[in-house]
Amino acid sequence: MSGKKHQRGIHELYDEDAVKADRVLWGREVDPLTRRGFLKKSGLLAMSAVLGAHIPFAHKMPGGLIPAALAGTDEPFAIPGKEDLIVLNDRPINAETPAHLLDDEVTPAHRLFVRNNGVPPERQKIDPKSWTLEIAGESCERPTSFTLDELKAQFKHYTYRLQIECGGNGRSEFNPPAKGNQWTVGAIGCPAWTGVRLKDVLTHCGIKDDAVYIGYYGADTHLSGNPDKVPISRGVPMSKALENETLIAWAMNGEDIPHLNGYPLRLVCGGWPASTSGKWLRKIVIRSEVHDGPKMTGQSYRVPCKSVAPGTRVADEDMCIIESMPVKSIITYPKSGILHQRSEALALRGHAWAGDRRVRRMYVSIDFGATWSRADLNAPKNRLAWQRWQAEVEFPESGYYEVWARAVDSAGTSQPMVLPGWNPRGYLNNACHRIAVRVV
Ligand SMILES: Nc1nc2c(c(=O)[nH]1)N[C@H]1C(S)=C(S)[C@@H](COP(=O)(O)O)O[C@H]1N2
Ligand SMILES: [Mo]
Repeated sequence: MSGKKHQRGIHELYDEDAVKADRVLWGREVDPLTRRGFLKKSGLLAMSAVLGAHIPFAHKMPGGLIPAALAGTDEPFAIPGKEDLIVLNDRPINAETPAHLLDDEVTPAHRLFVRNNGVPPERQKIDPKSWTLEIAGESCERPTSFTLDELKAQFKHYTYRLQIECGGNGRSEFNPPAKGNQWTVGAIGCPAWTGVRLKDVLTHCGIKDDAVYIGYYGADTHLSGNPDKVPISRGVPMSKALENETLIAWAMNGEDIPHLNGYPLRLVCGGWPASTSGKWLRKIVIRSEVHDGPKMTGQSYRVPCKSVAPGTRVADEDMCIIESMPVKSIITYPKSGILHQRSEALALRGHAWAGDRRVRRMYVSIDFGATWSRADLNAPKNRLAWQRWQAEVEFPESGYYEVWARAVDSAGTSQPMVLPGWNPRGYLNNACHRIAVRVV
């Protein structure tokens, strides 16, 4: 695979090599002094010049805000079957979907992001006829192995639209930057999954009274090539494992799950960090303690139990496992950077989701969050599916605008306008999504 890796965040790029960062972001060389002025909010004229428009709500623009017009400048790079995705890393493969390509109500296979921690099993070597899923663990009464056909024959089938979002989605915006894939907004999707309920299978195998957690193992291998090392093995508490919507799935949108998304079998725990949705699923263990597989312990998929100042080192014992993902939304239409005629209202739409909760309200702003208007919000197709929203906005004069979208969940919790609490690994950035609109 050829192509470039985009492994670093915008702040890190600017800190290391501002001239290069400008080239990456602006597509041409600009005067470093002007650039600096722009970031410090004193160079509005220069910013307007580069954005190609006057900024009517400039006085509302937060200092240091990097205009949405400058985001998403990476070129698509082709992974077979995932042609439109932006590749962040090619070993392991990690690729996200540009926001405007997430417009479908049900995310199609070629537009679902890919997050691999290791090397997927080779597609040609996967034989669905001989694939087995083993249920075991110290809190399992009757450890059992099922072929795919047995799973399909012995348990009732269910189909749910379930949103899965990487815990690190949005990481690229944190400052100081966090290491890891520099996801922007596209490590999210909501396909329709078909499979059996994890609870039916676990109940069939007997859950001992002392069970507290489940853990998964997949058929992918460690990047080091060491066959004794497991790339990732995470899990969820029994309460999440036993929810109706938690599935062992073999189909996505009525077809085989794409190879990179876990063919032929995966776990789907909607609304939780997608790292809990084990791909190429071979084994599930019922545990009498919190599962302790790779990427379950230490700082992985954990945030400080109490919020900390940016840049703070936090001891492992003060880090808590991420459970439900926070309320969030995305603008999928129009695409950031469009030109729009002032005489016409602009129709907007997107999706909103809130982990285990439901989204209760949706708002949009055209003045950097100073004022908000209500958007229409649809009910979810089923629990843990994202919700479609739509709105219309009018612009008072020509110039550069940003449209910001903000969701509020059923508990009244809102997305933060710019950035939520910093954390060492850069998880849970549910800041408002922004797009650039040039009104002429
Ligand atoms: N076996 C296995 N399961 C896995 C992973 C992996 O690397 N191996 N990555 C996890 C992570 S971190 C995420 S975000 C999701 C990504 O799912 P997707 O690639 O289908 O979008 O899969 C999860 N399940
Ligand atoms: Mo992830």
